[in-house]
Amino acid sequence: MTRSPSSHALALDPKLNEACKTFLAPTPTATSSTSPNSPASAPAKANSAFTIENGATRVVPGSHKWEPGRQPELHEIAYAEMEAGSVLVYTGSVIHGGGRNETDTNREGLLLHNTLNWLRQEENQYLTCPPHIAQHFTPELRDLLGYPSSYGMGFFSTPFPPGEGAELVSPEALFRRPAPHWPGLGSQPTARQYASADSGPSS
Ligand SMILES: O=C(O)CCC(=O)C(=O)O
Repeated sequence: MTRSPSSHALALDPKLNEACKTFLAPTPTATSSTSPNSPASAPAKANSAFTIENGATRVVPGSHKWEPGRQPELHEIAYAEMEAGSVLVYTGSVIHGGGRNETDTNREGLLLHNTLNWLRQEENQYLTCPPHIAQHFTPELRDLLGYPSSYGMGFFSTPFPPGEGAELVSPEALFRRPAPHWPGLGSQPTARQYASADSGPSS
């Protein structure tokens, strides 16, 4: 997202996001048989033509329902041959992979993997799109990257303003200040002190 601003439109595409939610959204409308087995779903956009020769994504349709360990026969493998600008949408639990490129030009693609917000991301979006960059993205895009406040998994502070709620420390503050002392181990700076440390580089 940082390196390719033109990827934002694809990430926010309502049709693709609806398709991903079908597999990922933890709502009663998600089908119970696919959600637990579908930790990721991905649109892959061809930025150049995908052909069998240049390694077009191989997919084994239906393999997300196979028993573990079953290997595909050659005739069960489909090739996502497509023109530049086309999009392939697949669930991460279907057997898939890029093929060998036997041409002398690159096969260019844009892969956007969506995953449940309590699972580790394939690309670390918090490092590739750190807060000083993500602040310029739309709220919708920040949500997709995993920035929305969740008090269950992956939180770095309370959902309350600095100084209110439990005393938690953001990673940014930890990088600029010595590690805090936790209760019983010595004095602990307040969230307000850390928040002011957050507002500028350390001296
Ligand atoms: O290179 C491709 O077309 C597929 C890449 C892939 O399998 C993945 O990143 O999940």
